[in-house]
Amino acid sequence: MAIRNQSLGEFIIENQSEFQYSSGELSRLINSIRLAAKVVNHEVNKAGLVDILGAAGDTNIQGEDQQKLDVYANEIFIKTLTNREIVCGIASEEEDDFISIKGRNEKNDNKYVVLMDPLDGSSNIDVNVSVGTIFSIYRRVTPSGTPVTIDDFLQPGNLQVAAGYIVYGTSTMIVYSTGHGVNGFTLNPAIGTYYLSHPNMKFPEKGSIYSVNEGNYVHFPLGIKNYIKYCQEEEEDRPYTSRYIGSLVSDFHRNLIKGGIYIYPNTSKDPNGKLRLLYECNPIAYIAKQAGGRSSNGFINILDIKPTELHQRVPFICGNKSMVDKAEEFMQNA
Ligand code: P6P
Repeated sequence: MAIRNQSLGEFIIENQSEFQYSSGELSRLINSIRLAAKVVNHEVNKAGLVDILGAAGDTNIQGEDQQKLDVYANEIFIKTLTNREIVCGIASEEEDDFISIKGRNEKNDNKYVVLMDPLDGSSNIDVNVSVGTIFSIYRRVTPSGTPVTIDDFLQPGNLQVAAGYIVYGTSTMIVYSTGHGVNGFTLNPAIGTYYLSHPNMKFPEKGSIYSVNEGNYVHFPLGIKNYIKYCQEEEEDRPYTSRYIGSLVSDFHRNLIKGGIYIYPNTSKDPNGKLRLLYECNPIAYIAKQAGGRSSNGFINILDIKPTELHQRVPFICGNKSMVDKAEEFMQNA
């Protein structure tokens, strides 16, 4: 894939006109996420050195004082978004309640709210497996200038104005959409600039990877058990390949590029599934739809679900449209 040497900054300026209603605030919002991602990336990459640096008597004794990286990432994104006076509210997996943000004029007159999982899959850091940040952006629904309320956050996923993720992997990438397709930008750490490396990302027509934690098989609903068996049958286009990293952003990113389906179903242990609707499933579902794929809870489109709680969980099936359709068929006929 030819890499145009267009930087993320140039891309945002070039596509500014596509941001509906935006007078540049959405661009500034994406820019602030870009900056925060660079700071978090630097810390994530150092994670493996914490013990060594601590043993070498580094200035700050990181062993004891080292913040958990997901707490650190949460603070960096909140601080960056707050300082730029772009959003009027933030919800995060790391915060029990949403945060209301006033501008310097002591008013909540910014128009966007951000919901995020600042460092998804952070338990994988200890084993050097890639992790990610997931973000979801809405226009507020309550009057400008008033404090945000829970209603600004409990919006269905199909009302998102933008969403995306950062994957801190063998290279660091930002993949996002503002409703006009999906574009991926790879960070050149030597100069701290992201370059458009994956323009107009789309799921391949057919997918052959299924990603699910089969260790939970006995707890899965019958429909999912039947779908997994279907994936394993010896047919003209199967068996599929099973790939499961245990990091949603990495599993989704690979499936988006190579074609596949990610499944985290409800189980007898987790009757609503494990993944969070507002800041994991909805943003990933938004990207999937923009890339020609789709998402479901097994019965309805994830993006159509009206949220009732900030941290609610949903069963999540996401990937190639044909694969999600087939998984839904098994769920609905079980
Ligand atoms: P399990 C990480 O904790 C996460 O939220 C997702 O990133 C990942 O896909 C899933 O949970 C892994 O969960 O139960 O398979 O270890």
